[in-house]
Amino acid sequence: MSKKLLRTLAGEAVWPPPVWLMRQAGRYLPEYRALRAQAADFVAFCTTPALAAEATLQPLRRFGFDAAIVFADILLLPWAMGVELAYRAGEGPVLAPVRDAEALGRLRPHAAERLAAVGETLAAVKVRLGEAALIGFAGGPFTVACYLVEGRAERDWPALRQMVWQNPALFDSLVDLLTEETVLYLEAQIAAGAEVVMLFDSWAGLLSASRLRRYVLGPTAAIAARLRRSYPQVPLVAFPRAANGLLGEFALTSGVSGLGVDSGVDLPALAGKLPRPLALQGNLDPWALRVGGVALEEEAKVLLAGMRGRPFVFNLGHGVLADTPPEHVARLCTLIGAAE
Ligand code: 1CP
Repeated sequence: MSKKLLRTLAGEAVWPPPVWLMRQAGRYLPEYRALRAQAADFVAFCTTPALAAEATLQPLRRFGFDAAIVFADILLLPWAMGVELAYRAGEGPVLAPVRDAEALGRLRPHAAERLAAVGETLAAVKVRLGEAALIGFAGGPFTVACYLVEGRAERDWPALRQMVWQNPALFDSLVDLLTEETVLYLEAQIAAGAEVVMLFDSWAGLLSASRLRRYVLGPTAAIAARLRRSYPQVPLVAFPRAANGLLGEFALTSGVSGLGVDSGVDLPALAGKLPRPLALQGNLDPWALRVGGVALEEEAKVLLAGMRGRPFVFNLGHGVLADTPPEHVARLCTLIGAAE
C-alpha cells in the first residue's frame, strides 16, 4: 500500500501528511467554470461521466493533491429516489419537501441503481490517477434528511427541527431509509473503484447531544459496520461538522477509520485525547486560505506542528470558498510538502 492517504487512514503517521481539500473542484478554478458552462444544469453536469471526471481531475492537475474526490453531490441520492431537485444560481439546491408519511412512501428505494453515472465517473478517473487515492462519498443520512424535509438550506431549519422533536417516528423512518440507501450507494461506488469513502454530515451541529447520537452517530456506526463486512479494506471517513462535544465519543464508538473535523476544534488537542489508530482530517479555516499571506502561512504551520507524528490528513475545516485565489492553494501545497 503506497498511496499516502491510504497509509494514513490505516493509522500510519505519514510525513509530510497527505493533502486534499473539501470542494477542491469548483468555482474558484477558471477551468471549472468553463467546464460547468458546457452542461445544461448542475444535475446533468454531475451525471455526465465525461464532464464529472474532468471536473474531478482538474484540481489534481493543478495542485497534485493526494486524493481525488468524485465530482458529484450529496443530493443526487434523493434525486435518484425520485425527489425533484434544482440548483438555482445564488440560491443553492431546492427540493420538493418530504414532510409526511405519504411523501416518505413515495421515495423510491435502490437509488444506487439509478446513479450508475457516478460509478462510470469513478471508473474513468481511477485509470488516470497515479499515486493519488480515489474518494467516493455520500451525505450523512441526517444531512440529506435536512434538505429533504426543509426543501432548501435555511438558516434555522425550522421544518426539520420541528419534525425531529414532534414526529420522531416519521424522522426515524426517513433516516433509516436513507441509511440503507447510503450503504448501497457507497458499496456501488467502492465496486466502481473508490478506495476511500466519506460521509458528509454538514448539519450535525443543529442537534442536541441525544439527537446527535440517534441521528448522526447511530447511522454512521451502522454504515461503518455494514461496510466493514462487505469491504473490510476500504476506510470510511466521517465528517460530523460542528458535533464538537461528541467528537471523542464518535472516535471511540463509530467504527470509522478517519474523522473529519471543522475549524472550530483544536485539532492537536483532540488528537492528544484519542486512540492513535484513528486518523484525523482537517481543519484549516477556509478563510485563512482565501485571505492567504501571513494568515495562511501561520495557521498552516501551527496545524502542521501540532499534528506532526500523528496519522493526519491535511484538509480544510469546510469547503474551499468560491473566490479563493488558486495561487493560495498552490502556496498551501508547497508549505505542506516542505513540512519537517
Ligand atoms: O457549480 C456550482 O455552482 C455548484 C456548486 C456545487 C459543487 C461544486 C454544488 C452544489 N455541489 C458541488 C460538488 C460537491 N458537493 C462535491 C464534489 C466536489 C469536491 O468536493 O471537490 C461534494 C463532496 C459536495 C458535497 C456537498 N454538497 C455537501 C457536503 C459538504 C459541505 O460542503 O458541507 C453539501 C452540504 C452539499 C449540498 C450543496 N450542493 C451544492 C451546494 C451549493 C450545496 C450547499 C448548499 C447549502 O449551503 O446548504
